[in-house]
Amino acid sequence: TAEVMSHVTAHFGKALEECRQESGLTAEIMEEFKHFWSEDFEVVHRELGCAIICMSGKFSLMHDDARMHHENMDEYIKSFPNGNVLSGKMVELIHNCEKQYDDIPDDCQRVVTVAACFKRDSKKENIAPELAMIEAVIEQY
Ligand code: BOM
Repeated sequence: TAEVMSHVTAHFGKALEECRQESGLTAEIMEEFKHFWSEDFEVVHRELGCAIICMSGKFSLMHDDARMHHENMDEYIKSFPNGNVLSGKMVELIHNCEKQYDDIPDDCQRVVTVAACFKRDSKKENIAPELAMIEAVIEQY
C-alpha cells in the first residue's frame, strides 16, 4: 500500500546524503529523495541511478551486478509497519521492470530506467505515496 511505501521511502531516503558525492547527484537534480514520487519529478538522470545503487548498498538490497537481491528486499520491506502487505507486490514490480530493461549495459543508466518503470507501475497499482504521507512519517527515521 501507499502508506507502507511512504515508510520505505522515508527510511531509504535517509541514505541519500551519504551517497551524494560518489553518485554526483546534485541538489539541483534532486533536493530530497521524497521528491522521487512527485508528479513533476522526472526519473531520468543517470546520477540518480548511481545514487540508488549506492543507497541500496547501505542495506544490501542489490547483488554485485546491480540487480535486486530478492530475499534482502523482501526482508527490508517487511521490517516496516504492515510491510508484509507490500513486500510481495514490490519485489514483483521491480523484477518485472528489471526484465524489461536488462539489455542496458550501463548499471547507473539501467537502474534509473528500472526506477522510472517502478514509479510508473506503482502509480498504476495505487501504491505510490503522496508527498504529504512521506512527510508525516519522515521524522520517525
Ligand atoms: O535493477 C535495479 C533494482 C533496483 C531498483 C530500485 C527501484 C526503486 C528505487 C527508487 C524508489 C524508492 C522507493 C522506495 C525504496 C525502495 C527500496
